[in-house]
Amino acid sequence: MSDGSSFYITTPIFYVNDVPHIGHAYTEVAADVLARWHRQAGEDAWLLTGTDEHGQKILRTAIANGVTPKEWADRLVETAWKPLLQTVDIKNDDFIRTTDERHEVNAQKFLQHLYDAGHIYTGEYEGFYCVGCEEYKQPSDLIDGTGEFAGVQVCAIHSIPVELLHEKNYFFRMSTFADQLLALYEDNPDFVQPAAARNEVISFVKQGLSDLSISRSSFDWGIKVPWDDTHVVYVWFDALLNYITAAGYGHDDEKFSRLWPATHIVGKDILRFHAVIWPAMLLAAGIEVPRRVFGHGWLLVGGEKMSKSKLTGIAPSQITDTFGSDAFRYYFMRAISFGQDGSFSWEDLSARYQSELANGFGNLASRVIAMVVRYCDGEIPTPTVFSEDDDLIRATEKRATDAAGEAISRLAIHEAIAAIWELVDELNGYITSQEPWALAKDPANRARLEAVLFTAVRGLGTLAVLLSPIVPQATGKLWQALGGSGELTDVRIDQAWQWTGGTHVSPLEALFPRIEATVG
Ligand code: ME8
Repeated sequence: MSDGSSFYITTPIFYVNDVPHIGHAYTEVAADVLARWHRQAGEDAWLLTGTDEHGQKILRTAIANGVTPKEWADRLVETAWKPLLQTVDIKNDDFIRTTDERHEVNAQKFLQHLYDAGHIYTGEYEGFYCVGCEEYKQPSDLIDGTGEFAGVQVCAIHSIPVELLHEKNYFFRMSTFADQLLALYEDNPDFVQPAAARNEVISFVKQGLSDLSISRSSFDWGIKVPWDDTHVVYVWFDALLNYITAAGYGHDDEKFSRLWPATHIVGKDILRFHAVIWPAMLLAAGIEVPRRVFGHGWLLVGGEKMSKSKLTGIAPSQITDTFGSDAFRYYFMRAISFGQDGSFSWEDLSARYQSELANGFGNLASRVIAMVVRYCDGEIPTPTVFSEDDDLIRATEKRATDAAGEAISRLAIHEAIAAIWELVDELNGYITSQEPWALAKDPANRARLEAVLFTAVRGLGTLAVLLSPIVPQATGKLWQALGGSGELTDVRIDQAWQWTGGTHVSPLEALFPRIEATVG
């Protein structure tokens, strides 16, 4: 089906009941870094993000605010969710809303196809439903409530009481796909990542799967079931389909075969939906399963999963207003091993900003460029003789290029940055030990001074190319100052160390200015 030529990557589509916090921005940035990287490696990369707008959670929020659910969704999308993409500098190729006609119509086609093929039947269900999760819960998913909910069972994720629902619904025969799913995890060990998440999914499926209730008749904010308009489609069944409806399923076959299958980046809270329900739906429809599903960890604040409902939510702009979007992107990608939980603290953010971005990278760039201006009138020297130390820097440039690319292919974004940072650290050490300011004092050392400055400029250019997906603003400025040819984002990242261009440098403003105010 797929010709395998593209890199199609997705974020979850987010609920519009509330505004985004840094957990949502974290997922956006991770997916964007991967998309930018693959785009810069010359691949046909495609980043999809969007919003999940149906279901009880949105309906109740809209009612509480005295507007229709569509009005509410429109307001939140325009004032909060789309602006988030600017706030953290996301270069998405598409933005899908589940209220888009292209989604609703083609989701219905998918459903009708499953119905015609005998994968759907009418049944009854009684269970505990969490509106926060939009999911029926098993007794093992519940914990004892505290505070105002003391004495009742609450959802372990949202800490709110569950509701006992009894419904006559349409069901998807998910249970029949357990063996095929287990074979998929077995044959394709990278399908669910990281490894701990994969093991959890396997043991969940090994316990046996129930069929899935996929419609609701007690409210009408959703996509109508095509053969029975007294029911709307269960919000998760509807939402998961965004990944294919946005890619052309049902209306643009060429696009669909170009893009599909996708790499899904999600938080571990919703891994099962993506690693179990979603591939089962696709298997039933005879569509290829995703390329992989990566469940990243949670951002913790004060030791707890950060969330709006628990009042630990931090708006992304609280960080970017002070530190800028590059620092946001760098910090979360660098400080947290992608796939693990990570604690956010203002102290850690400020410390890394100062030591790694401002002192480590920013100062290196300013100093090297200032020396080329001062000692060579801005002209980048063209030496012919190099020392062993110079060759070592070149070797690190190549090593960083290869190691970072390899780490990205495993979605290990933090390891890629660590590999690139070896070059930052080595270049700083190189400048310190070569002392170009001392060489400049004696004209007899001219050739050596030129070799050192040339080597440093080359190293900086390699850094600009490699760091471009992570800190696009700062590297764009650096690229300009180095006189690199063309757009930085067009320079092949998999050959970063071989970048060309640059006869003259131009002055560079501080890439990461000192932050004066106390934050927090
Ligand atoms: O679940 N740390 O949407 P949602 C890290 N609409 N990431 C976090 C986070 C935290 N503390 N909090 C949220 C939904 N996230 C469904 C998805 S997809 C077909 C439908 C991120 O608005 C993380 O990516 O509740 C998590 O999976 C997602 O936000 C949940 O967003």
